[in-house]
Amino acid sequence: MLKHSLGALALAVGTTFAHAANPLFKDIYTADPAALVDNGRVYLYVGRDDAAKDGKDYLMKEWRVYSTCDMKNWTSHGAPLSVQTFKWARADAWASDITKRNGKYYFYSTVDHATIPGKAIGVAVADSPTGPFKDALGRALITNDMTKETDIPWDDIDPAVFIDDDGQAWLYWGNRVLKYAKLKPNMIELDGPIHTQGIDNFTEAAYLHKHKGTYYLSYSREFPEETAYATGPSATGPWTFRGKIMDKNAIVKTIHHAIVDFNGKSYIFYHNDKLPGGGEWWRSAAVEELHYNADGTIRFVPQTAE
Ligand code: FUB
Repeated sequence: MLKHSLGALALAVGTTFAHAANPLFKDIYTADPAALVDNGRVYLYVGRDDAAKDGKDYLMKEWRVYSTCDMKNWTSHGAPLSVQTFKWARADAWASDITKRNGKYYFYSTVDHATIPGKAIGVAVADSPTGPFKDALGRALITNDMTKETDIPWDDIDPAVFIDDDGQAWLYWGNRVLKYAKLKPNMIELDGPIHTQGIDNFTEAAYLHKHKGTYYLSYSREFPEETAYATGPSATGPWTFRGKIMDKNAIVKTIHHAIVDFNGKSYIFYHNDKLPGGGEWWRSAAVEELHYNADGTIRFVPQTAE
């Protein structure tokens, strides 16, 4: 049983370890993968699931970073980001996304705000994909106004950043309702209003990518969650539902994913409960190859494990 005996085994920064099989990281529980392809490497940012053995909720204090040049040998870069990166945050290193612009790396993430109710989204910036990262704004980029009767404290979670071919950057996020807004060229401020869009059975973990001129909005659907997607002619849709990419997990109800192209192949990162002792608060990041059909639809992706 792996659960809670992992602290002493945590890999030292710079350690490279090889394994092709899932779960990707076997020394700690990891969740909500965010992926960045940069200079011939894939960087993976994961929240560390660190709940105690009898835990009844997430305990996530930091984001771990790993990288690989071949999808087999992974290097650990430690935890260059934590809740403390955002001085205005109280807890909860939840799901994130990262992009590069003008030589800088922008990391958007969910945390629990110390003084404003509910979850908020912050942005950190670094000159390297492995940090050091610093809070870019000194305040949250997005907070939960909790003004509508239907607002819940976790409406504003799971940021995903996408830079379109025309240079316009977009931020997507939300739980139950998809929210999106333009980002200014400085990447740390919204440019214009926040839009909302109802997507059938949308739960959370929106993700935007483009393939052969088509925009793909993938997301966690229903609860327990499966990964589904829609396609559209622009970064704002209109979205046509296309189907399921990945099935629900056996135990853990979330599945948060990211999709990238690397060395001529496409990959989907996600999390499940397959690391020994795994469960709702002890998830493990995994990866599968993702294939497109000739008509641009995405083939269903079965999960694999050792
Ligand atoms: O890890 C905490 C939350 O669980 C994430 O923000 C969601 O996407 C779900 O994976």
